[in-house]
Amino acid sequence: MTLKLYDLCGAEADVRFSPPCWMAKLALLHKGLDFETVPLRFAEKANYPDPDYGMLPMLDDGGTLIKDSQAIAAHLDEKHPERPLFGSEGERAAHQFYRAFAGGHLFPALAPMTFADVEKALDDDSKAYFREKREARLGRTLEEAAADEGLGPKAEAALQVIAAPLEAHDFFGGSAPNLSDYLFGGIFLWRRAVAAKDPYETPPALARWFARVLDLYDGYGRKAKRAVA
Ligand SMILES: N[C@@H](CCC(=O)N[C@@H](CS)C(=O)NCC(=O)O)C(=O)O
Repeated sequence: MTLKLYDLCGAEADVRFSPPCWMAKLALLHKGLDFETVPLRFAEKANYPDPDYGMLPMLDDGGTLIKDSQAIAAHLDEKHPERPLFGSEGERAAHQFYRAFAGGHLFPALAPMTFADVEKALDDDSKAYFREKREARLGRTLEEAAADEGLGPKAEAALQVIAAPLEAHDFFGGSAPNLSDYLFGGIFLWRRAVAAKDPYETPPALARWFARVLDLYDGYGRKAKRAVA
């Protein structure tokens, strides 16, 4: 039975940017599973497999619907224990720290400078919805947030932290990627899909790691369509 990953897209159906959708796709690739992606826009909620939940990714596994990227990862590990998404309990514990850091520090540093770029990549119907929701969250317009010069240093401070383990290791998982690589990989693939340039310096170890992530699985990330050149 085909696995179907419902994946957020922009005006162009092959521009995929959502960080948790990226994490889910990289987890499916890690498992070596065949899957198809179903592109859906913000404004197409009525077509989501669960419109009331209203968020992506969702995974349809032979008629069972799994919502939430972490739940999808847990489901894949339970159903396909070969090629586990973590090599040890320690990696699993570290992932909880990385999740908290991504949600509490990294994403909040990058989101205000990225939302205006995301909006540009959307279809007209989705633009109004996205702008309203994100401006309410930011407490300012997308343009005001994007122009905030304090964001670069804030992003750099967060990037320095996650670059630390990569000084001595190829991946957050050590010598091979684990779910934490897909968590952070998803965040940088999100920016790569929509942002023409970064208003911050990327630590070299992090840049080398991201190049490795882009090359994984026959260059799945590197081949992904971007809304910008
Ligand atoms: N905790 C969820 C978060 C999913 C989520 O926030 N998805 C966003 C896209 S990145 C979404 O679908 N948003 C729909 C909306 O804002 O209406 C997960 O990890 O899957």
